[in-house]
Amino acid sequence: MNLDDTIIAIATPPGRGGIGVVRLAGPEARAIAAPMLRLKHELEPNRAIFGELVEPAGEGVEIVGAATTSAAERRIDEVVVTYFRKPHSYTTDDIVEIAAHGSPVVLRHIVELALARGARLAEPGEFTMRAFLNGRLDLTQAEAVRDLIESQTLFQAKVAAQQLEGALSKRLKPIKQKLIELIALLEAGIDFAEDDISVAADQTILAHLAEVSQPLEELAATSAYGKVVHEGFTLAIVGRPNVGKSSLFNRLVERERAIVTAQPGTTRDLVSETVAIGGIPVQLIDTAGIRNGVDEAETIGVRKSMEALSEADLVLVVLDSTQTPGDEDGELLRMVEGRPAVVVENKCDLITAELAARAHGAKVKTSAVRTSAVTGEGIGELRAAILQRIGAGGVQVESGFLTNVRHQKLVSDSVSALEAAKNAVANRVPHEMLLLDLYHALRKFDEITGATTTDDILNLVFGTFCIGK
Ligand SMILES: Nc1nc2c(ncn2[C@@H]2O[C@H](COP(=O)(O)OP(=O)(O)O)[C@@H](O)[C@H]2O)c(=O)[nH]1
Ligand SMILES: [Mg+2]
Repeated sequence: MNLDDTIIAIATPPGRGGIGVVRLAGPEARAIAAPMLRLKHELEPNRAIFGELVEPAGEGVEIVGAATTSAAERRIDEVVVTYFRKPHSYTTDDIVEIAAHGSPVVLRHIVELALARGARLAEPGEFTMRAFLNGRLDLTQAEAVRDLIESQTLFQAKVAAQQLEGALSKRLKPIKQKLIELIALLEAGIDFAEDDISVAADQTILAHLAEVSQPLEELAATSAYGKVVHEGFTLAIVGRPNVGKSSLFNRLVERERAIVTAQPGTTRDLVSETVAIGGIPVQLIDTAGIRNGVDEAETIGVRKSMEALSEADLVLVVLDSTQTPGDEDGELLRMVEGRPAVVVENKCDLITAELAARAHGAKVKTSAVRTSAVTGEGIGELRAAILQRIGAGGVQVESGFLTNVRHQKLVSDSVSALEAAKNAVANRVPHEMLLLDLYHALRKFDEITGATTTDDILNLVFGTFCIGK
């Protein structure tokens, strides 16, 4: 990858918009931009300068018969140009950003003019890759840029922003430091070995190892939640017919998405919608009521309900709080035993004093959430219970957690290497061998932040970026 040439790309999304931005980065950025711009002032670092985008003299559309083209005839657009001087820019190169009106024709023309003057079209993610290769960002921060751009909820954006700030790297740093200290200790031990001095006793090594592996295991444990934040989860709403599944679904979706009728067996196909709960994308699936189907369509619907139930990350079992739980309810509850599930007793608005007195009002499960899809009562509690069940309670965003599969894999590899090191100590394996495990763990650390990288890793990370970032 060449770092010395000047690259260009349209940084705003394809299509028309109020403004479109073209970004030039590299040593020739100013020189390449100059002939196409007529500005009110000289470019100054970090200042937006108003001006015109013009056809460079002697190029482009010439009026037939005219000896020379006037300045006014060469004007294409009005622009605002911002200059960031090396090294105080996104990539640490000289950067010129030209904000024109957002016409794809104009933006493409700027790119073509720049290409004709020696700029090169940027690869996807190349600006960010330069920022990484020039040491302005580490790899976790570069990945955070991508996550931020791809975020679907504000919460995901905030999580990515924390990582862009270096939250994960900061969390890893002291752990890595401890690992390096241990390696140094053992390396020193080897040097002294010929003099028959054992510098580190096994106990000291094990204690030191624990100081590395324990916080690392804690970090690894955040990955379940991190996955949920990053990818979201699926939630299947199941229960007997007519208990209010579709009504609850509509409540959670906040619009009338699924058909609700007083007729049991209304929902036959799966109805699915993605919503944000606590900033996490949740794919809600409304299902057909589980009973022996009255016709073929309903029977198929019930089979689909069972499939949705078995595949969902979380199951919402809906009961009718005005009715004594039947066998089907009991069977459903048994089916979700040991699985992440939330039990809801719906239609709580119908619990009359009389019903309560007849003890029907007692909850089937003490942990159940009471809701009314009609009045909206308990819906807030239901959302909270869903988040709680998925492990979203009490995780500190600021302290950094694992949302990225690449990081998860490396942390778990590192944990395994430390585990092997512990066994090596227990088996009184020579320290040279023990060190191999520790270096292995260290290498995984460095791969996370990008302190050591290979082209494969870079392709993997930056290949998923959009152009112009
Ligand atoms: N009073 C009351 N009626 C409800 C509630 N939830 C649903 N219903 C009614 O119960 C019937 C069945 O609702 P629906 O959502 O189609 O149930 P589903 O078959 O489980 O999807 C409809 O007439 C709804 O208006 C509730 O919380 N309170
Ligand atoms: Mg329904």
